[in-house]
Amino acid sequence: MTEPETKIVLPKGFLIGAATSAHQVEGNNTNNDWWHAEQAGKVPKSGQATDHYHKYEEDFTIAQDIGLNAFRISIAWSRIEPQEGQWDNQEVEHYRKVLQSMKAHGLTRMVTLWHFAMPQWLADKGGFESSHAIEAFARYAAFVAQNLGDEIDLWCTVNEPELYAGMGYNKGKWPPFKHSVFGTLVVIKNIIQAHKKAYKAIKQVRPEAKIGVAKNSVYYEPYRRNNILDQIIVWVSNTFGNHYFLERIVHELDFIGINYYFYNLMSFSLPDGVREMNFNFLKNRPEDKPEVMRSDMGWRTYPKGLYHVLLDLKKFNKPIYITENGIANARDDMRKDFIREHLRWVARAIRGGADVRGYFYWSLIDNYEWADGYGPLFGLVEINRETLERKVRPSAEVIKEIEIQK
Ligand code: IFM
Repeated sequence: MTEPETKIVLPKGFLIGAATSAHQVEGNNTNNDWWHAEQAGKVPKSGQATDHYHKYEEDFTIAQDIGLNAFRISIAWSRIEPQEGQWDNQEVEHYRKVLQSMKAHGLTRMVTLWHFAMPQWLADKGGFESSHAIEAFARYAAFVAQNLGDEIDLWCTVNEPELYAGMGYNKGKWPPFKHSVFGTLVVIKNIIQAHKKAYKAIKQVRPEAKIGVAKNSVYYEPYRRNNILDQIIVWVSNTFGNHYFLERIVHELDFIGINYYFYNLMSFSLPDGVREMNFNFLKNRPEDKPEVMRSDMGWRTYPKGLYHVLLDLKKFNKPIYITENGIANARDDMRKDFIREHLRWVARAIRGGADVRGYFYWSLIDNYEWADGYGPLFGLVEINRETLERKVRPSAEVIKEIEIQK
């Protein structure tokens, strides 16, 4: 798998970090829609997660020790604003300590304001299906800017908006478990507005803030390279899957964050009766490229796809961060190559003119993988689920192989 060329060299100032999100690592986030769905038995229970809420110092020490110079967390909106318009100053102080600890450990701080789990009061009011959420999100963003903004280096407003909308409103696998194409589109439209308003609200308080999104991005390829219909499907997928959201917010965006996990071979198939157009995501093809790695979740990852995605984003003329990229790999036998190969293609994309400023591996530590519970293990650090003891995996050594120019 590893190519003969050895050293991966990235430009001065490049960030190498790991990413987490509040609900997945903190534990006992009881005041949001996920927790409620968990108690109702609709998804696995998160419980104390990794207890990062109390063990953050230990986690940032590990992050520093393994060679990371950046870290991405999310703030639990439901902790900061437990009821609409009521702010919890103790939680603000908690996050201040968390952010100061990150800095003390030499970690550049990227903060996501909202990563999937939504305050219960807002879920009760219809979440992002209602335009009320747009105002609520902007107000929350302004509050964070006023109260914690001096401790935040890079901001992500939202995480993987279309994935969130698809899983919760179309596939019905995540709260609020709906099946509505129309609802999905409304949610995406409202999140676009929420990002724009939040961007302006943060800038009013902190004009110097660097604000982006963490956008799910997929590399699409035609299954039959010379087939015009497959090429059209790739174009449609790119336009709506990768570009649409970014194009809508391009004037309210200081950088693009991309979460890269997937590579899809697309082929056109005839309409399935009169019911629907059937876009086939062809998997498990014998024609799989030799470089494709399969994670424990069956996801196919293709490092070179990241290169194509990065070059494609050049047209936006913005700095780019890879805000997530990771593999579920319990045996830890693919993770090193996974990271190496992705970073090798990042370095090539930079040489090809893409303004990539950082890479955040998902995740520092094994955590709550939403509807998949504690099954998939993404961490550079494994956790004993009984004792919550942390143990660095051998693959984490790869971080120190990477050279960042002085
Ligand atoms: O765990 C998730 C994260 O919350 C969002 N991006 C993908 C990760 C792995 O599935």
